[in-house]
Amino acid sequence: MSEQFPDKTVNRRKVIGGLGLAASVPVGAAMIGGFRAERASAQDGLGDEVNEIIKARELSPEDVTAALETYMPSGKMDEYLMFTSSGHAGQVYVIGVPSMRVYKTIAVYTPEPWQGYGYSEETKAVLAGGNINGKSITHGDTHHIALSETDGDYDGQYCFINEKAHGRIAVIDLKDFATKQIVKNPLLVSEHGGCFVTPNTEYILEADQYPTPLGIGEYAPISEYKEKYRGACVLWKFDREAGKIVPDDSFAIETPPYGHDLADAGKGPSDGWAFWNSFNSEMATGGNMEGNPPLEVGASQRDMDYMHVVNYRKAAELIEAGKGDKLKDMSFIPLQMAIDEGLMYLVPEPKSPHGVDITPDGQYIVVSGKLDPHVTIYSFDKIMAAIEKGGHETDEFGLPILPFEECLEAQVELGLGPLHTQFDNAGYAYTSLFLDSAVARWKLGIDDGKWELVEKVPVHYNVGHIAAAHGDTVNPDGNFLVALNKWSVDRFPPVGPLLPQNLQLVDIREGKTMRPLADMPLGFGEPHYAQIIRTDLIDAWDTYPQEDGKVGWDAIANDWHPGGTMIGDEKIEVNGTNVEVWMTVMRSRFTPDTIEVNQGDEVTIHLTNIESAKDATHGFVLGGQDISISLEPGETETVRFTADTAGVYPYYCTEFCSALHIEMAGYFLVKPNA
Ligand code: K7E
Ligand code: CUA
Repeated sequence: MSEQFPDKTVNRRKVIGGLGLAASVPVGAAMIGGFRAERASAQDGLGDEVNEIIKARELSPEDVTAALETYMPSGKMDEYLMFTSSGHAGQVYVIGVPSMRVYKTIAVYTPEPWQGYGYSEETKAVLAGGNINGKSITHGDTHHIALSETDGDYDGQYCFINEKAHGRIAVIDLKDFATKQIVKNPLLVSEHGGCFVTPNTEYILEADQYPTPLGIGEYAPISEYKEKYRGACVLWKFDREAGKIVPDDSFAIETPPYGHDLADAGKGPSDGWAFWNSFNSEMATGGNMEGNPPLEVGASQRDMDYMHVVNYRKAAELIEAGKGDKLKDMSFIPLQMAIDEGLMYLVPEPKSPHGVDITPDGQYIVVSGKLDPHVTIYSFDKIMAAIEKGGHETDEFGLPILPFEECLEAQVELGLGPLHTQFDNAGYAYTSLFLDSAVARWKLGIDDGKWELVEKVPVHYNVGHIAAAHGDTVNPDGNFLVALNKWSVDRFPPVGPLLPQNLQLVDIREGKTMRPLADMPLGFGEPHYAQIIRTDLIDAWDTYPQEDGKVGWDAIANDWHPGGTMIGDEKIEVNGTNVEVWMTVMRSRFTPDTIEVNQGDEVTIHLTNIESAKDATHGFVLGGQDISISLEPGETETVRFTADTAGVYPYYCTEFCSALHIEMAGYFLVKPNA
């Protein structure tokens, strides 16, 4: 192939020709355009070179166009950032889309030494917010990311993530991509139906996964499951100004002991309402050693479970008016009150539902039943009409059950194991099919009443959640979808029996057939849900705040740190057996660089990174004391420990910050007791 790329006006077809591809191959004009513009004119014979590579690597035309769609030249920015949970790795990952490169790990429920999370007094206090009965828990099972929203769309300010194993919620500030708060639900031992935010992030939704007697430490024998075990739908109040959840303004609504699954908050016409799925309305409790059906069999007997339709706005008004109880210090609406006040209704849903997702217009609620090949679409208006009509049957706890047929808008048969649904800007929905290992694209019948399957694309394998750009907001972007697949059995080199995940980027642009563009093996914890936000909505700090006459930002308190130290103000104060150090940190020294204490002294060191340049992070490790912290420019952190072992301990900087980084060190001497 000898065709050259003469100038920047070469058309797309010509470029395809130059690549030796069939002209019918669908190609993204923008990327091809970018390719052609800089490189082609700069290098003679590039077409030949490209074709040689294509041949040598045995690439198909699809491979080549997929590579062109996703390749990110050095220095170019991804259009989107994906925030994903990490399952029981207890962290959040930040990944570029479409390049599928990991930009950051955010430590949330587990200590992480690179960020120094869980080693300073400030970050230890964040983790301690998630203590259970005073016991420190150093792991967490993260499932659902929720980016903060304004008017129903992501605003790029905060990110929340739930923790299934212990019923906890964390707040991450996107100014510095750091975890600021963990709250422990005092009622729920485990949870799953969080985090989902209301359209202006007033509340964060959460619910139990496995019912228990409500309250940590409460006991009742499993034989009293129906009488004593309960679930709860929880509304955590978020204070956007403070960047914190306010437990005192949050509340829970008691539910029957059905296991709760995912949730979504209403928007537009359904604003003020929230929807939780449930499973195990059979109230099976297992006991397979005692001759009972195993839990999962017992929990799958009935054809229908119940969606919980909750009027949280009215519930909040009742709480505000002083109605309701307190349970374990949490404002609490007992089940009977929820029934009497019309706060909660049940709508039957096909067996073992998992995801519940509201259409961008807020009018329809899409439910996936894991054991049913359909998605079931409910109309919010019909649900309201059914409530209005009254005269309902109830479940055995007295909750009204709205007739299925009256609330139903449509059902679409998609395939096996539907789990989770996202939306685009072209009137389509996308649902993951776990058992089929596929993603289905289907048409919303909002305008014409035609709800129908359009196409399916295979993914590899075991797809759980899917995330499309702004795909659960009032304003989806379309373009890309990521299938978050579990366990990749044959795609990557062998790395032992614990298999990597495989995140697959799928092209969902309008007018094109869906196709996978890239595999991203992820050798970390299993992502469940992720959300994809436009990069231009993120306005993160380069450094911590700088102000004349002030120094040392406390990233957790979001304020100036009382231990902040200016150059020249460094000091060591000894008060009996208490030693307190005010230290500055800069390229390439710690001041002081020698600290001597007596064995058994209580030592407190406030470290201030006094630099203002954006690439001036310093680390601080002190061997033998379990201390590894990261000081970003302008930040102050405090470490505290007992110098209980005599000896000489060098401390040093862990980031390669300058030519004299190795020399950025000091000595911590512990004089033995006589
Ligand atoms: Cu489907 Cu926890 Cu949302 Cu996993 S959950 S996939
Ligand atoms: Cu500071 Cu290396």
